[in-house]
Amino acid sequence: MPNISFPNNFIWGVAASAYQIEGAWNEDGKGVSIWDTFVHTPGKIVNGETGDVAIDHYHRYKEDIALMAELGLRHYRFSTAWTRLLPNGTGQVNPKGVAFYDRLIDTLLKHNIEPYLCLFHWDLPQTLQDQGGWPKRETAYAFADYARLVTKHFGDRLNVIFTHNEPWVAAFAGHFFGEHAPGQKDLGAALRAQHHILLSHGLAAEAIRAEAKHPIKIGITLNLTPVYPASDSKKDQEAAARVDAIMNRIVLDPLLKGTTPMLEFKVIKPFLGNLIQPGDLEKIRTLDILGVNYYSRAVIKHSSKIPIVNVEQVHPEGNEYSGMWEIFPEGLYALLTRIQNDYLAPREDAAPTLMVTENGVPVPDGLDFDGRVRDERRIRYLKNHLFQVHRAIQDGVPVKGYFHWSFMDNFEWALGYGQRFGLVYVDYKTQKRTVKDSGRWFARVMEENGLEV
Ligand code: IFM
Repeated sequence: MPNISFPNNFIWGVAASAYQIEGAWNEDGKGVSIWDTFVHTPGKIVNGETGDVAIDHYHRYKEDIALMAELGLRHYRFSTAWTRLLPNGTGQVNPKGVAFYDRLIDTLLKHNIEPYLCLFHWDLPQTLQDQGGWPKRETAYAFADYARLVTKHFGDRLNVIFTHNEPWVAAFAGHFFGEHAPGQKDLGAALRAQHHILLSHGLAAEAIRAEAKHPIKIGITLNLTPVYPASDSKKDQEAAARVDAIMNRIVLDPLLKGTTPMLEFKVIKPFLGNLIQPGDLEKIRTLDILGVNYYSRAVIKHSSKIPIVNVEQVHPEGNEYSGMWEIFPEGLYALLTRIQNDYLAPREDAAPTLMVTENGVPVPDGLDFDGRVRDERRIRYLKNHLFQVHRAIQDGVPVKGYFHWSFMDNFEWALGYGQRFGLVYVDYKTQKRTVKDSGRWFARVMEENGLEV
């Protein structure tokens, strides 16, 4: 029996993204994206793995959606591959790409699963990259046209469209750290990409609202990381504040306040030039659903390791770590309450709906002798994080939903297939799907709208 219950109508769901699951990278008229290019560049991905086939969702979507329905899922956040619909990013539409997402959405609806469509989960058309990519302002306008096209074709069956997934990662992992496509290492490019991605959110929101025949809610999902100073020293505290500005406020402030911390830092100003044009910040500040993707926290000290911002991440002892991060459930509570206190509660106009749109853990699951996946670590992770979501709700934070990342194991970007996040185990050789213990457990949580902790 659950001993914590979520509010009535709490939205439970799962999430995934096109490049990580679809495969069929060059089938049926799909164009090349920056991720197709990146994975085919030697040395970029662990073991040289690619999303060429991924988990073959392009061909197996019916079976996958049937499995979602079997587990009682009612909401699914997925992304469309821009290059399946517009192989060159603009211009010629690919009818087979439109037909695929028609089939996908119709199959979801047939199973009473509400599609939460996301327009961009990092797979920029290579043609647009060749013209300058996100660091160029024109890309934001191309994105708005793509948003209009998606609304025109699929909007009749959608109540929600997310513009971007984790714009900070697209901008910084792709243009400053160089670990993601397009693999640049240039702070100026990252800042320009960041601003143009957010601008494209505002332009797309306008395009969607103009094209839609009924009200469609506009969302965005942000990777947010509560930042803690490594010590009480003033230097570490200031370092933590800088990281908070450049990781969290850089996306939250424009979207929710119409301001940007980019203008606060003398060291950053020289990179900006005339990047932020009059009217941009007003355009960006439009949002119906704020999606929070939470995985871990950052503990930060002052250091010259990351130049310009002069910070370094430290990894404190004492907590459990997953394949990728420190496990820190309290951080989710801290993040949700901070968003409420700093951004939602002070607003005079209607605050966007708040949801957790990603949360999950990579653990090295495997099939046991009897074909079962006993992923107790994931269940423990989820219990602890859902407890913190519930705690935030009890304390007045209006969290309306929770989406697990991810439904099935999939391609984890630069880390290839080594990190498994799914509620469903995928045998990458045979593509056989097996529901993990966590999948059955999560199904019960959704059904009972609560859990035992
Ligand atoms: O797999 C990613 C996803 O694409 C975006 N959010 C974080 C996940 C885990 O790293």
